[in-house]
Amino acid sequence: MEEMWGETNVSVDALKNGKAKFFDESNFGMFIHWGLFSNLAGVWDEKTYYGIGEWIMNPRMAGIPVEEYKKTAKNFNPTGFDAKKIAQLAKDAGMKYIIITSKHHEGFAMFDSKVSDFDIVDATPFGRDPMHELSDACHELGLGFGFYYSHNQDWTTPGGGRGPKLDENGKEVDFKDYFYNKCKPQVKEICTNYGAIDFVWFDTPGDMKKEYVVELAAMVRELQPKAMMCSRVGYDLGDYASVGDMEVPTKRIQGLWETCDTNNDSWSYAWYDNNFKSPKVILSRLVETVARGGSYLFNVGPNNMGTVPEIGAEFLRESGKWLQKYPQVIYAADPSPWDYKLPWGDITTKNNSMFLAVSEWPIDGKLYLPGLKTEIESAEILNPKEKNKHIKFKQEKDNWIVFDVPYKAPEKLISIIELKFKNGKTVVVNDE
Ligand code: H79
Repeated sequence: MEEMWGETNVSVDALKNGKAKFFDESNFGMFIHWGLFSNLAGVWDEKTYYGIGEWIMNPRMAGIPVEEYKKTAKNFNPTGFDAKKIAQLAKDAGMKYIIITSKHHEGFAMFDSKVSDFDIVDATPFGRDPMHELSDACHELGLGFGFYYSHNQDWTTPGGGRGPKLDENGKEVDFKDYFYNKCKPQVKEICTNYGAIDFVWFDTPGDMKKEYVVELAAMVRELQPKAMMCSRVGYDLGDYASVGDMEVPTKRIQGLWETCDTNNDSWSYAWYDNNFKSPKVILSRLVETVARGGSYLFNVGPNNMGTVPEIGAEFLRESGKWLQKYPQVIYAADPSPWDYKLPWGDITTKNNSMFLAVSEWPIDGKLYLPGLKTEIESAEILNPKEKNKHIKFKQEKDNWIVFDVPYKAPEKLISIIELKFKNGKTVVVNDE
């Protein structure tokens, strides 16, 4: 899962025409994986399959036959789904937008599709269009909104990537049939029926032919000129690069990019998966991503009832409280002048400021900053409740700076020291 999904050449264009501004400045969004697999919750035929829950029907997991899998839609009735509550959670967590699975590899549309009956309105007792409810809730709260759509893989549709090779009549079908009868028309639906959307997030292009990807991307551009597409559409047609699943890169990446991560181990809800990332881990990974120049798309998996597991939700609200205290460290923040993270934490910058985000507070009252040539004007520990606390520092040989800091960490999660410079440009000696 460590693959890079291609560099994109168009990110500069997207920035220039203003479309990328929202994405570039937000730096933190909510990803949601929700589908029929959420109802199975990692279990098939009374057996638990550990791994990523949305893959349960795949032969490498439970290997559920297509017809059997499709039948499970009858038991999917997520009456606890409350779009406003989920949007509010994203808002409380300090996230700026939501991207949700409108159709994952399982081929099931979580929106009202006229193109296929294998959708949440036609095939389940639920009968509502949760995507409408969620896009409305996002607009109400001023959050951005976008769709994930698995354009290549479709495991239940004849002709779809890794899908059946024969249709209902036993006739051989190929990708072209799936593309023109389902993929493209459904992408048209999600790009037409939900107002202006901010993202169209395609995944796993695999061996999809270029002509199809080009045609699909062109349609999205036409219908949703302001939507940002990630590089997983394929063939460098995205507006920004998406790095590997759950990967926080260790080295600086230039250009617009994002990493998608999940709040436990699976993307979709699985009953056994309680390995929730703590607020400190969430914030550290967020800071690291921003410090390397990227945006952090952080996933939650609503369950069979459509609700987000409470432990994960609570951890997100905790992180959100920290972000409310220190918004300047993340939103519209620029990367660290160092290419890599430092032993005690990481760094973001903005205008004439540098924010040292210290997650491992030193035990000896000394914090070190390696290889900074620029003269520091001031250093203070940020404390939004009281006056910020000025701290002393000394420039040592080889451009090492030593800060005299209190023995006790000022913050439970991540403490912030703000350095100010006369001129925003800092000169750093990266470790050669
Ligand atoms: O939507 C999420 C994943 O389902 C999707 N991308 C993210 C955003 C994804 N598609 N493909 N992959 C991830 C690669 C997955 C490979 C594996 Fe497996 C799935 C490794 C473990 C589970 C297949 C099944 C290989 C081993 C078991």
